[in-house]
Amino acid sequence: MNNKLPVYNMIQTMRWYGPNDPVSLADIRQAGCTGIVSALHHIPNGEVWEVAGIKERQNIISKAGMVWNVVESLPVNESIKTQTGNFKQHLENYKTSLRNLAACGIKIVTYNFMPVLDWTRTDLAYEVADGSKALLFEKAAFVAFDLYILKRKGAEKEYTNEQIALAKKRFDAMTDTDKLLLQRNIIAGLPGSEESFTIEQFQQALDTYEGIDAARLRANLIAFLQDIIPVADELGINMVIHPDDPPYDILGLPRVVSTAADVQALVDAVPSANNGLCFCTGSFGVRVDNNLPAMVKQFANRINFLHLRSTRRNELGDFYEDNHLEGDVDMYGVVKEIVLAMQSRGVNIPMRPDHGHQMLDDLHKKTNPGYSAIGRLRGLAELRGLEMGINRSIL
Ligand code: DNO
Repeated sequence: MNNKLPVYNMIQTMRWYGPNDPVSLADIRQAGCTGIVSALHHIPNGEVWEVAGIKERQNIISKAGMVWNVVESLPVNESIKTQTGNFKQHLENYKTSLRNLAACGIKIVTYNFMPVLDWTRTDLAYEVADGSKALLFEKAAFVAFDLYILKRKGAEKEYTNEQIALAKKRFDAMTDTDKLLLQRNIIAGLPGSEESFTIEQFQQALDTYEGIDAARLRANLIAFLQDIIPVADELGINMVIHPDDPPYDILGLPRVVSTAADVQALVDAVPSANNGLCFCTGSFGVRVDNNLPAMVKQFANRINFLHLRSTRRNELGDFYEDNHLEGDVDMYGVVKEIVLAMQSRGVNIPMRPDHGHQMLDDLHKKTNPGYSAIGRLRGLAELRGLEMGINRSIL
């Protein structure tokens, strides 16, 4: 038997929302993590993260025996995505926050460029066969929200007759409470989204994207990178972009980080190694045309943070979050490519088990959707085992 231990491994981390997170740092440490992924969520989107605030968070984490090694997210203000209003000031603030993070030794910064909404689901407590609860994106409910709650102008043109019929049927069967809950799930902000809207505010936010198509959004993203990446180069910071979740346009808004071609366009425009990727298997994995192991291979030199989870989709466009080693994601193929990339680059890449089912004791607790302790612990344990198995068999 080959007992040689690999030199490079995924750094095990979990996301921690800060002192108000119902999951404690001690819990995360006991799960086997050495690192923490966190953000200063209390600072309004667009304002500078000062050194004192960063240090304070860092100290809490180091007192618990771990390191704050990844920021998720340093949010990109909407004005930067649309290039309107005071976006230049926001860019300056962003750079100042990066300088402050670098001064504290934090060198991996996650962000996304999804217009208006961050990740989106329709049901946060979808019961799967074993009684645990998962996050679900149900197309008919989503279309029902768009057509009959938001009542977005021209929305029906974006759906097939069959999708509209299913949405109508779905909507007619909803109680008022169901409708409110659906609305809340979609626009009131999932954990980490940094934004929360009422219907009126939401429509206003959508209106700010009038005239912004995918080409324009991509150009704005590239302009952001051209401005920010030289600063990241100077500071030694890896910027990692999180893909769109779900990985396609929604509610008439363009999304430009959904496929390998999308990522390649960003890399071609700004080749610096610090223009990196947060490889989120759950986001990319929703598309049948994304070959995940091939994408890890293609972007092996720029993947500097990993979100590992799996989804299971159906032909209607619904998907739910499956157990980490089940569902449509070829987790073995992905982790194998990651292991190979780490050995050839000579780096340890931080990984967090992304989301997890609400299960066991957590079913009786108030938890952040997707971020309960036990479901993520299960995911982490399975992924750790998978990595070890791969290491032992191929190194
Ligand atoms: C959801 C998360 C996202 C992610 C941001 C990164 O669970 O993966 O909210 O943090 O898109 O900017």
